[in-house]
Amino acid sequence: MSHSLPTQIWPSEFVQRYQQAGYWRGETFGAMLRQRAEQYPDRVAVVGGAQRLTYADLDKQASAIAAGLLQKGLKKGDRVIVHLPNIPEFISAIFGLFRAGLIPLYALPAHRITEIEHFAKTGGAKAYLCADNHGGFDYRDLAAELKQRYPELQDIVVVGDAGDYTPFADLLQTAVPSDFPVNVSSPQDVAFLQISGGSTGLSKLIPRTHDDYIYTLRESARICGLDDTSIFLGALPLAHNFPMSSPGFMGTLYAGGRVVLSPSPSAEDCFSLIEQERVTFTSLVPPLLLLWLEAVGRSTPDLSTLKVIQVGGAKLIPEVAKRVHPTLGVTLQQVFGMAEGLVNYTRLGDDLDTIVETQGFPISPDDEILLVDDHDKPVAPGEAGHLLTRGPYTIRAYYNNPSANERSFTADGYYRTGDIVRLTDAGYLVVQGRAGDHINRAGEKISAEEIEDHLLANPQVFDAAVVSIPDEYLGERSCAFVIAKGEQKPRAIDLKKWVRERGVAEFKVPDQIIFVDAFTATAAGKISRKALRAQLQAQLHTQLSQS
Ligand code: OOB
Repeated sequence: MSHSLPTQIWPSEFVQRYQQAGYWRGETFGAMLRQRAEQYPDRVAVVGGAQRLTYADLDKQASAIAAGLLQKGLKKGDRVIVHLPNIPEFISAIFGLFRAGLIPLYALPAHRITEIEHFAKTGGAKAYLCADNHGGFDYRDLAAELKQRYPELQDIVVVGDAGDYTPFADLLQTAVPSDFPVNVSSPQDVAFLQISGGSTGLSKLIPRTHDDYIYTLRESARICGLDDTSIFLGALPLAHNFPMSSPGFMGTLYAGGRVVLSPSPSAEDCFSLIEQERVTFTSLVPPLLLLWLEAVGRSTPDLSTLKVIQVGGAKLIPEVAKRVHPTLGVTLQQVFGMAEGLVNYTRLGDDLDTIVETQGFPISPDDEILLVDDHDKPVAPGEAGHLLTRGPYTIRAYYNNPSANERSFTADGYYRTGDIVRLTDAGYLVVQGRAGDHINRAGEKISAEEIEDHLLANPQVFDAAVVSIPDEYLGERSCAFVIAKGEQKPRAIDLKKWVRERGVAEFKVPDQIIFVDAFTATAAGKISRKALRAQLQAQLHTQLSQS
């Protein structure tokens, strides 16, 4: 597999157009941090646990990490898997990587060996950076297993007790030469690899450039009214595109504000941080919003500094959206985005109906939106269709994945989002559903195919189809229909254990398993898996509505 990074993602005419429009201004992450450190050296940029890092501290740490990693033999363009929870080291590490021209590949803390091995192989990673222990899981064991399965891995760096590996703390001690460059990347270089939610099979890698991503930071910060007094609470995992850049922690740093990191998204942890640190805004997925709304009734936290809660990642139902202002006294902002690019926001001054009923409109005047039918023909105005998009920060191809690119992009460069959307008269998007085969479980995307493959690997399973079920709290949960091999049916609990022990993120383990004798007389083998899933899903919904 070739592992060279793409050197040009957009066709030249689009590059010119986006530069001329002033979207792409030639900024880079390495330089951005230095500029903020010069502007606001003594302001606190990041708060997490007992640490309070100023912009000057963050900039100094980034240079030390960059110098340390280059001394270890890593080279500009090498990929480094970043597998860290919400701790300040997440932020200093990625800015260190940017400064060295190394490419972070972001993994979620919930990911396990199967996903990390896949990222390492498809991304051609040279190094793995993890926490020692977090949430009861020892990432050093995962590192050891990864090294076995993927011997090309050169370096393992651990935050905390590093055992046999390189302590992150050692990198911070690296002496930095006075002429050490602030930035070695060109603005149109790939800055990092983000991971896709993955509708078919395993997650794909998303190459984002400095120019395109920083454009989204600048505009998101403007749309969301950020300035250097803004204080963002990072409650969702930082590796996710939403809390990273919409405007998230990076948009906050772009604006010169402060990022406060929460060890968990629970109301308990977050409410006390909001109170102590005078947080002004945060981002949540719908199930967490529900928990927060319920928690407010049980305690009386001082949330008076909080002005905006953004909600995205999955559909927020209007009944819940309506409760936000009366219960929490904050403005709700809906965010409909994707790691591949396109992000839509309701605007802060929109009327209540718009905020409650729609998912906003795009960041850029040059975000092109097409709504089409199953044959790629535009639908009539006001009708729902498949959302296709291209624009100044939406990728034109996944990294190293020609077959996915064939499916996911049109010949003229539109990304097929897999979402079914309609446009209101005012040009706002309303997400109606999804055409793709993933389960959106509390904002975490699960590929049906990926889980079916894990189930099919079990010797007692003859066939399996995974579908989503509506869930009051999670939005959707997963259900696997399984046909057992032979007379003896495995127990559901054992099949769940099987999936878990394949080394995948816990959120991917099927919530429910239903054994069936056959899918349907006409179904098996004769119709596509997509149609089969649709049929099973319809069956399940009928049963649920009758019960
Ligand atoms: C965000 O990014 P991803 O890459 O994890 O997932 C993207 C998918 C979308 O295609 C859509 O199916 C769903 O998540 N989605 C929503 C939604 N926001 C995302 N569905 C309904 N309503 C919404 N508000 O999830 C993401 C990235 C950046 C900002 C916000 C979310």
